[in-house]
Amino acid sequence: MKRKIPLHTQMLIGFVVGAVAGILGNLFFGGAGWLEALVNYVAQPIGQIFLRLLFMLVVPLVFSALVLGVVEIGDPKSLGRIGGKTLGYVVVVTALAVTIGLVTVNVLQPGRGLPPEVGNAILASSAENAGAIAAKREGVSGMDLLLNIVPRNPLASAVNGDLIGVMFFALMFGIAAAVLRTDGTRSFLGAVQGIYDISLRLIDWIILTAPYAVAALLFAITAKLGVDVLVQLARFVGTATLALGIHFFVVFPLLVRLVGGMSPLEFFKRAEPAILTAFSTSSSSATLPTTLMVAEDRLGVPRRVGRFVCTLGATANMNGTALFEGVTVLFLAQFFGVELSLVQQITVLLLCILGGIGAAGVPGGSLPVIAMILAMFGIPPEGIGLILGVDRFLDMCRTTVNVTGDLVGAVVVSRGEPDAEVPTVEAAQG
Ligand code: DAS
Repeated sequence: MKRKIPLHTQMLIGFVVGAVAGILGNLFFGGAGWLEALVNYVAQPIGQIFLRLLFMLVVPLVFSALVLGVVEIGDPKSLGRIGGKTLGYVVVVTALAVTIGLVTVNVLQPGRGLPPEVGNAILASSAENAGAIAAKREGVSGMDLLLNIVPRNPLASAVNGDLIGVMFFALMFGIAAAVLRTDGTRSFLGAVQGIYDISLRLIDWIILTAPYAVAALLFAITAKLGVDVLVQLARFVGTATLALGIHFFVVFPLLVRLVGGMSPLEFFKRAEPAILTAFSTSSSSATLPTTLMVAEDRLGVPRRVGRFVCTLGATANMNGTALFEGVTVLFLAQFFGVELSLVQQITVLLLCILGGIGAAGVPGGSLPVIAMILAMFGIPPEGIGLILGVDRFLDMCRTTVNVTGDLVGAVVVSRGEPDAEVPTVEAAQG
């Protein structure tokens, strides 16, 4: 039986083939008419089709994932302490993760360096956004930001790609559905679950075409820009890894020690099986059985807490993914020379927090949200091709942060629970 090449490896192959072909084309035939035609009439359209397939899924995926994510957290009143503490942990720690990502990209500026005229040339040629760029480039005032969160018409938000309005509407729907328990809401939630499952299956199919899209998008970008673009890509990988590392090695130990009452070293030692599984599988869902075993058997988290926090966390508490979305959006804004004001960056922060809740715990689950956020700010989503090529390593890192964040959450939420047997420092001191 022919062994299938893993998808991430296929994407890496697509990346290398596209980049090498584009760099050679740029080196030896830069400016040739036929190369221009090849880029504009073959490579770009292939890339655009892939991006449109991702766009197509954003509204159903984000709406259903958010409604289900909120319903799973449940009505804090009925879930009492656990639901409320979990909700607080997810929002605060995800906001912290995204902030670390945004600050790191602003400080390191990994996307800078492209001559502005080249970045603008891509902006102009990016058919998807040529018109949108001017429209989005206007500054958004703080008041607009606040008002734009609440959609006047949710369908119009979906049509206009106003993701934050769609997300707000989904949150409100989810909260009401969590509080109401009627036959109508139960069948509604059944339908929403169906939309979510179908969206995941469509992502599975779409992501199968990613290797070809990566090759086409990389060829198009490197044929235009040459080898320099890979230098910036290396800087992107370094920045994303550094930001994830800060969250993993600074924020998590502080939370475990100061809030969970546990020695960080002891925590990482006991959490090792889940951390290694997450890194090797790049899937929170695939790691969930190990995460539950670690929470209950090695960290002493009560079963009712571990099951709730880790199961919910596998889909709704994705610190690594939310951080990565912020880093990616800002990197591509820098790369294409799109200036984002502080207010716009705060909008990105909000979108990534909700995106972390609304992303699916499967390979490529965060791509539709990233594509939509890029389009909202007039940043050419073709840049996703750049990111996809190095997604293998970055997905391993962000999934590890996602899963570890779920275990930190289980320890933190267990604090003060009568049946918790977490080996805290106080307990060790007797
Ligand atoms: N691979 C996803 C997960 O399982 C993370 C992501 O795609 O961002 O957590």
